[in-house]
Amino acid sequence: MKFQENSELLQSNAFIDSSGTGSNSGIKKTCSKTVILGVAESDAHVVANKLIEARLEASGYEVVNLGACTPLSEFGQAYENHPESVAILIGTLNGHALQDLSDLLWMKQKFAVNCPVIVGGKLGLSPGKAQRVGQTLLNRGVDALINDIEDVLSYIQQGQYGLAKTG
Ligand code: B12
Repeated sequence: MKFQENSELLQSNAFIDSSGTGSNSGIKKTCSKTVILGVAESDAHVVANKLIEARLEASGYEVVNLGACTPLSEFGQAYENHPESVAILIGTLNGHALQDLSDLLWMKQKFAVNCPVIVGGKLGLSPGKAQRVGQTLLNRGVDALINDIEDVLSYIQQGQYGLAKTG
């Protein structure tokens, strides 16, 4: 299944390439097939979340799906319970990404997160807003902004996060 590209959203590769430094060095690659998935704290949109879960499972991933309205601390606790996870995927659709993800660096540090945190969804209705919000999220500890689940699969499978981090 290939999700439709959403033109309002991010051109994910540009964002992957732009995130070269900072909080994300030392990310390890593993052979695990566990992925943590959820929707941001204030966000009740669940359709994409269920589609992404199904797509990941079809590719052989074990999905720890925390569902809608998940606080960052619950993502961290899930990582603590599943430290073999290869990625944490956070969906954000309702326009509150900056508020919901403002404590991401704290969460990554508190729970010693050592896998990429990938954000997908609708960061803003205009391309300009999406770009600004996306850049802020990257500065605040998001490792990659990717909106197409097929690109997420490539990113995880090919270890592109390692390349992104080394610039
Ligand atoms: C259905 C819907 C709702 C339903 C949700 C029901 C439910 N429980 O799921 C209800 C009515 C509850 C709702 C409420 C609200 N909504 Co609403 N909603 C939509 C709507 C019409 C469709 C969303 C949907 O399911 N699409 C189908 C899925 C498959 O597509 P998708 O969500 O676009 O996701 C795709 C990509 O974004 C990507 N993706 C999504 N998540 C992730 C995660 C990862 C990790 C990855 C890799 C990719 C990814 O993959 C998907 C496939 O390509 C959209 C408008 C639209 N046409 O998109 C607005 C929309 C998302 N809602 C919007 C808003 C503003 C709200 C409210 C704030 C409205 C209000 N004032 O109350 C509330 C927020 C409630 C909350 N607490 O979150 C705005 C968001 C604007 C923004 N981002 O700036 C939108 C875009 C409408 C608009 N044009 O203004 N909404």
